[in-house]
Parts: sequence; C-alpha cells; structure tokens
Amino acid sequence: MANMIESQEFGKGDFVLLDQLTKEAFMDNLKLRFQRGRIYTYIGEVVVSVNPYKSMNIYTPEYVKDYKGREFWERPPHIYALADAAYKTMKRYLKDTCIVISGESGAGKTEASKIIMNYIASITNVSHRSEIDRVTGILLKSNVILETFGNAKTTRNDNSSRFGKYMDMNFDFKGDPIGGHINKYLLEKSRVVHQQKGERNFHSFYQLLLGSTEQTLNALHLKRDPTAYTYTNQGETNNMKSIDDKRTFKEMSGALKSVGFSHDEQQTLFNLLAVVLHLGQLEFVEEGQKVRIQNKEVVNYIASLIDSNAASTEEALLTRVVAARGEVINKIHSKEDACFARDAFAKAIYERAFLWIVERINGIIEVKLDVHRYGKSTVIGVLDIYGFEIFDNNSFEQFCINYCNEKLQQLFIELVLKQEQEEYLREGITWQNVEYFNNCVICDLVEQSHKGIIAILDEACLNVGTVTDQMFLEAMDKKLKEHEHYTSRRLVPKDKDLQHDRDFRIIHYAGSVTYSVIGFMEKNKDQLFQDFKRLLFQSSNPVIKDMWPEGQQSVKEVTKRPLTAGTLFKNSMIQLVEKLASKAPYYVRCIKPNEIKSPIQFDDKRCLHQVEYLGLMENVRVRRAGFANRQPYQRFLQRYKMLSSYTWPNHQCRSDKEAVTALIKDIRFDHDVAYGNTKVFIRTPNTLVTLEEKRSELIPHIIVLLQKMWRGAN
Ligand code: AD9
Ligand code: MG
Repeated sequence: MANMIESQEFGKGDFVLLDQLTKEAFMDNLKLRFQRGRIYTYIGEVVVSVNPYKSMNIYTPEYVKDYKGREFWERPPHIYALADAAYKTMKRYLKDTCIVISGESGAGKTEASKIIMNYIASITNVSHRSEIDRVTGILLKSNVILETFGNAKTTRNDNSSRFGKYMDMNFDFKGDPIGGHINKYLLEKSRVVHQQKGERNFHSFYQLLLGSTEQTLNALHLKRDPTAYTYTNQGETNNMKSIDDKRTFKEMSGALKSVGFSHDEQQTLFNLLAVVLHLGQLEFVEEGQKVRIQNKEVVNYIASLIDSNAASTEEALLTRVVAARGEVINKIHSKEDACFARDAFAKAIYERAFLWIVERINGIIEVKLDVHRYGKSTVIGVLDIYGFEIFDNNSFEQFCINYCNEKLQQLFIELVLKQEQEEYLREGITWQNVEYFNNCVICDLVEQSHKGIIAILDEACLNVGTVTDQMFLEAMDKKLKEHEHYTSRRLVPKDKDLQHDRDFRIIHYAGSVTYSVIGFMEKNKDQLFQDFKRLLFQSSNPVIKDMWPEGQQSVKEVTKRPLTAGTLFKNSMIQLVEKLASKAPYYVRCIKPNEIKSPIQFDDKRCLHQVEYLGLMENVRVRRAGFANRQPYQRFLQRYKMLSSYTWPNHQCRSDKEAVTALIKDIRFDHDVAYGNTKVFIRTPNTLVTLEEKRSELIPHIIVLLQKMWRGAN
C-alpha cells in the first residue's frame, strides 16, 4: 500500500487505512496531506486529487520512470499510478479502459486529463515510430485548440472548460497510440453573446484580437481592443494577468497548423470569429412599422467575411421566410425579434464552428491503420466533463450540467459497487452490502419519458408561441408535486430559498439547487431561423458551406421539428454512460481546496462539502466493508514470504494459495483474511500495516544475509 512508502508525517496515502473512518479523520488526513504537498491520496484504486494551485515538480521524466509499469502500492500516491494501471489493463488484458475525472469547476479536471495524456504519451512508442509520434503530437496539440475555442474565464476558474470532453485514445497491439476520437458535449454557447460580471467570452476572441497581426486585423475589419466589442466586454474583465492571450494565440495557431488545418480553414475560423464580433455591434432602429440597421458598414463586413452579399445578409437579419398554408411569405422582424435572431445567429455560428473543429480533428486522428496488420485496436477513454455547478442564478445550462453529474454519480455507484460485488463473487467470497444513497431517483426525475422534467419541457415547447416559461413551471408542479427531490415556490410558498415565483428546486445528490425557469423554453428550442442557415449554405466559402448542410432545404421542406437541446443532451448522456460502462473504469475525484486559488488555504467547509457529495466516505466504507486489500497469491508471496519459515526462501507447497495459507496461519492472521480463488483478501488495513512493519524490520537482516551469501560466493 502506498503509505508504506511514505513516512507517517504525510498521513495515510490511502483513506482505507485510516484507523477509524470518521468525517473528522478523513478531513484531517486530506488537509494534512495537502499542507505537506501531497496532493494525491487513494481510496483503493480511486485517486483523490486536491488542486495545489501552484506548479508541482512531480511530473518530470524521473517521476514518469518511477511509476512506469509499477503497481499502485509500490510508490507514493500519484495520478501517474492510475494512468499506468489503466494502460496496463488495456495492454495486458486487451481490455478497453476509461478514466473518469470529476469534481467541481476549478478542481483540476482538465489539468489532470492533460497530465494523464502526457504520461501515456511518454511511456509509449519506445521504438520512436514516426507515425506514432505524429499521432501522439496531434492528440496533445488538439487540447490547445479545444481550450482556445471551448474555454473561458469564469468567476470560478480562469480557464474553465465550457464544454464536456470525452477523448478516446486508440492503441495498436504493441500498446502504442494510433489514433483517437473526441466527443464533445453541450458547449455553453450563451456565453458568446452574454457574460456575467467578472467573466469573459471564449478565449478565442481575445486571442484573435490581441495576438494576430495588424494585417490580419485589418482584413477582418477589427480593432485591437476587446473593450470595443459588445460581445467581449460585458464581464468587464479584459486585462487578466493570469491569461496571456497573445502568447496563447501563437501557440494555438501553431497547433492548428501542425494538427493539419489548412491555411484557408484557419482563415475561415478567424473570419467567423470576426463575424460574431461584428454581429454584436449591429444596431437595429425602429422606423414606423419597420426596423432598419443603423450601421450598415457592419453588414458589409459580415457579408464579405462569410463570402456572401450585403443584400442577402441584411435580408436574413431583418426578415424571415415562412411557409403558411402552402404559401411562402416574407415576415418582417420586430426590433426585439431582430435582436433575438442576431444573438441566435452569433451563437449558432460559434457553436457550429466549434463542432466543425472537433470533427475536423476527428477526421485527422481517426484510426486509419490497417486492422489486419496491426490487430484489434484497444482504447483508453478520458472523460473531462463539467463538474456540479451552483451559481447565484442557475439556468438551463446548470440544469444540464448537474443532470450530467447525476448520471456520472450513478455510474460511479454502479461500477464501484458492481465491481466489488463481482470480484467477491468471482473469488467465491461472501460479503455484506453497504448502505448508500442511490441517486437513480434523481436521474429519473430528469430523464423519464412523459413524467421527467425534460419530457415536460419538450411538451411545453411543442406549443409554439402560446406556452410561457411560467406555464412550463406550472406543468412541472402538477406532475412532480409528489416527488421528494422536486419543489417550487408555488408548492412551498414559505421556503426561504425559493424567492421568486419563477424558481424551482431540485435536491441533487450533491445538494439543493434552485433554478430559475426563465429562458428554459427558449434554450431548449434552440431555434435558429432557416434564413441564416440558407445564407451560410449559399456562401462561396466551401468551409462555411460545408458547416451548414441543412441550409440547402427549401422553406417548405423544413417542417420536421428538430430534437430539442434538452433531449439531444439527454440522449448524448445516455450514450456516454453506456460507453463508459462497457470499459474498465478508473476514477479521479478532484477537490478544490479554496475559492481564492490559494496554494496554502484549505477551506474546511468547502472541502467537506465536496467530499460529501463526491460520495468519498461511502467509497471508503464500501472498500472497507469488504476487504481493504486484495492481492494475487503470487504477488503476496513475493512481498511477504520472508515472514515465515514455511515460505522463506521458497515454499514446498503444491500451490501459491496453500503457501499463503500456511504463511498467514504461521503469523496468526488467519482471523482477518479470506482466501479467494486467485487472491488473498485482507479485511482490516491494520493487518496490512503490521505485515509491512514486520517486513521492514526483516529487510535489513535479509540484506546482510544476502551480502554474506554474495561474499561467500565470490
Ligand atoms: V472547469 O470545470 O473546466 O471550470 P477544471 O477543469 O476542474 O475546472 P482546471 O483543470 O482548469 O479545473 O484547473 C484550474 C486551475 O488550477 C488550472 O488552471 C491551474 O492553475 C490549477 N491546477 C489544477 N491542477 C493543477 C496541478 N495538478 N498542478 C498545478 C493545477 N496547478
Ligand atoms: Mg476544465
């Protein structure tokens, strides 16, 4: 076990080894380790990681060498041990594995995912095959691109991922990376047009404005000043010391080039960023019944950047074509409609460009090698997805994100318990169940057909124009009033946490969250007028045209209602969970030590809350209820055979199992041990501690003995 390697001053390297499992003991251990610079601690094979908020000298090539091919218990706790375990399982048993990284915003998930990928890149391709180097390079560099377009500064994290990412790395039979695939989940596109105080739009805009050449900016009709644009200036946070947009722009452009984006493709991406910024500058003014655009030159910029003409662009911005009773008519926007449509257009352009980038990278890293020649490819998946979010004002996005966390928690419960149970069954050992809260009921509350929140929302969205957010809330109240995890102001008028009529609350496994219903329907419908799609499809820029294939549909064809954002998200979550469940899972549970990004402060209350909602205590309990430790007989012998004359230096038994039984009887530990078919199971951590102590006492004698033998032989 890990903590045997470390001295006691660092606490226990595995929470399973705590003498007594209390909240206090758990938190004391976590805090002590954080204060002593030990940011990783195990719960069996789960890694608990506390964000150090400073650079740590523990990711050097020496560390990589130290952990490569080792078992968890051979070295102090480190995320490398987990990455190595996932890799070994994949390579030795040809089993697909996945690493699920969870934790709240700023807890260190994205950093952890990069550390894992870098580790895997460094331990593979020992024969330096150039094709493998190329693939690994692309996999790593794609992170730079995705962070530029998908991350932003929020109040909680200067580099917050505003999308979920699941990345598969494919390996050949030698265990070298030969390709990969990225799945992205729900980009928070509302950020494109609106940011809260203290936050920024996606990094891409600032990088382009501050990092590109004067010539590029001129061609895009842009000024080198993020405060000049509505869409980049609402959070009033442009000069961030921690963010070097200029430098990152260089790095990102380099990454685009080396990953394989052509010059035209890069140019198009920059054009689209500029289009979004210009859209935010459009001013609509009412003139009698009509609305016109005050700053026409902006329309010209937009038209030229999307390779279209100004007249069509202006028409798409001010009117929409609708089919009514078989007739096609041109409907003029009100000022409010025009603003809404403009924002929807900006969000859609950005989202589509992001999706296109992901697909483009996928096209490049897709496994193209001949399967017959290289054998079946195996996979390690890394999931870095948004953590549980509670803001002052929680909307549809938080609802989706928190639902996602419910799904992952459900998977964690199922897999961690299932795995334990399966192992006991396989090994022929009886065990007792541990009580835990099964959040399945909350997943149902959200996703059940007909009765779930998403279904109720979809039903409300079917009735165009007539149903309001408030009516949707009433429908929920009616259907869900009996549900123990749902409440609203109408149902409990005196509840202090429900201050507005628009509020409803879900009691999540991680705590209660109050959501404002405002905007739910609009965000769920996620409507973009066909006029914009057609405009972009008609662009003479092939990249833009390619991004908008549905623009080729005629007005009359567009009758089928597309799936709503909520349903699409729900489906993608169900698929994701299925994908993860089919793989051998490894877990990293990230904890954010404080709210002020301090490398020394450990905020007890905040940390305890995270420990509670991540279910870490239950995790330890499950691990301890059964057996704290298990080891294959042969491995156990190798480590402890010196403890008994039955087994030292070699045993005479018929099997390793018999030898271990004799050894354990000899040292009188058989009351605490069960013998499985292939492994020995040790119930209490103390037994293991004693075994280790006895071993450490004997080792100096053995060394002396071996030295004598060695001298004798010479
Ligand atoms: V969010 O849900 O995307 O908003 P993450 O991904 O959990 O969030 P992230 O990995 O971005 O958090 O970490 C936040 C910041 O903490 C990083 O930008 C680093 O400054 C810092 N961090 C996190 N992990 C480490 C680490 N292992 N070593 C040093 C770290 N710094
Ligand atoms: Mg992140």
